[in-house]
Amino acid sequence: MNNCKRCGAAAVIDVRRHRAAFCADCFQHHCREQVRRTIESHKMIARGERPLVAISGGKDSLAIWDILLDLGYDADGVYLGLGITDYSDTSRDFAERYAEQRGAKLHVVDLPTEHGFGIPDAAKATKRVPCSACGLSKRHLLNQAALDGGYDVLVTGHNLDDEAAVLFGNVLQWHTDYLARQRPVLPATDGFARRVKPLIRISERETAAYCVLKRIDYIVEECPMAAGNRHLRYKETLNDLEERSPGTKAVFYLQFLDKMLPLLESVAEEERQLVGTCTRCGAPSTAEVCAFCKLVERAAPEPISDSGR
Ligand code: Q46
Ligand code: ZN
Repeated sequence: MNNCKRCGAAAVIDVRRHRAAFCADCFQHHCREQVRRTIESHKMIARGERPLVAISGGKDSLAIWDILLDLGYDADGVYLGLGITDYSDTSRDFAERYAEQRGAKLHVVDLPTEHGFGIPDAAKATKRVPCSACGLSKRHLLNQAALDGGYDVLVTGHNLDDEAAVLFGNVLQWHTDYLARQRPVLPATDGFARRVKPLIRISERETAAYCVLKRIDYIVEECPMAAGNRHLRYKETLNDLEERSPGTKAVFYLQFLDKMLPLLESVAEEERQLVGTCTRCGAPSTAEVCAFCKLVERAAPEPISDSGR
């Protein structure tokens, strides 16, 4: 391996798409710089604002929380328990341990305790893949946590691989409505906190390396419900392409942001016009009852009589 691009010491990691290798310290500096520049160029978080970071206990969310704290943001975390048996308990332990070590504040929201069902129950009740109930529960409950806690912005740990895989899927099926929404910053609207993805310039391999070098313990196992998840297949395909031509993923996704998203502005505007309010919980929704309230109705053993939040 070459020497560190920044200081000339022995390198511990190479980042082929940047044609650069780094020593441990300079690699961490590189990750922080990538995040700092992403936040600035997309106006994700202003100085003095309070971010809430969605923490899963995995490498990406812990890495972004760590980087935000190192960059001086007053960032708290929120862990969402999904009721996925031992996996949820273990991932919660990792989240809590990090928060304790760092002296940071972690909120915990537990789907089974608060709504009476976990993701496996939801998958059974809806007869759909677990990730679809999971995705909509996360969107709803994490947003609610940000609003309830008075945070300015909700931060998620989506990395370059995640975004490129989602983009790949959306393009394969020409989901223009999803494409129009696939932005690194979703501005706050009535009922929605601003949502941002500051890790879009950092790959999965790099967040893992960041955690290892920074000695951040994270849950390594994949979620047991992920089997059959389409995005995993898309990631494999993109990894093959990346292996042959380093930089493919970054060009694919980052050029989409520059060249394609502006052209989809009218689709995004049309979508915004359609959003109303859920008659049960008050969350933004295009239907009379939002997808989360419908899920609660189907998956929870007893009707939830209050607002459903
Ligand atoms: S946690 Fe949920 Fe993921 Fe598990 S059920 Fe699918 S979406 S795979 S990031
Ligand atoms: Zn609702």
